[in-house]
Amino acid sequence: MMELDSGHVPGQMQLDWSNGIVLGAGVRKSITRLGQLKGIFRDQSAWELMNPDRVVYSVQWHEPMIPGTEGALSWGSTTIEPGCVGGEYFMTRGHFHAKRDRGEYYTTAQGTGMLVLMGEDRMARAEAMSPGSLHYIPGYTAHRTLNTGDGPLIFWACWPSDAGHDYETIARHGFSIRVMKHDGTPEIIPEAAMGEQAECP
Ligand code: S6P
Ligand code: ZN
Repeated sequence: MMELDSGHVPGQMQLDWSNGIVLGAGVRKSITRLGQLKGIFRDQSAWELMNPDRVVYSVQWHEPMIPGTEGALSWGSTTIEPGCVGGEYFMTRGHFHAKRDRGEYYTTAQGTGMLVLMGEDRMARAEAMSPGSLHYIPGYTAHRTLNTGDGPLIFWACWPSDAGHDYETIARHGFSIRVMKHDGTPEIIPEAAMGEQAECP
């Protein structure tokens, strides 16, 4: 069978929708562990005390065209494990698309969470995620997801294959809001208003 430079082998793909599993040839996978998320959580000392090998989230995706191909689309799922660091829910690194005008769709398959969206002007908002929720992420908008439930949060995404990922801007400046676990429920707090946070219960 012909193999494209992207590593994709043409053929029928199949999804296990509710579990976020992509089945078929050439599926890509990545795992992000706590130790790789230095500087992401606000409470660095709480982060340092936790097991760096603990899995925070994993992604699997189907990229039928060579990455960077204009007009092509990619499809994948993200699974965020339940957990928290210093009162802050387990979450993704978060990024702007390198090509800033590229948008994206998310839809939730399992669990509950929040999608944090932030424009280049640092104006931010959050959308609640639950099974069936659909989220349009416009261009020029950084996005990060958090698991606010007790089980995994699983969502599907579709994005332009030439979008690219700018993690550097978020690593330097972060998001302007955080979602904290307060009395067992999510609370959105502007970064500027953050005080001392309690440990996770
Ligand atoms: C890609 C899309 C998702 C994320 C994934 C992990 O554009 O937004 O597949 O890559 O949710 O998040 P992050 O911020 O580590 O890439
Ligand atoms: Zn994205």
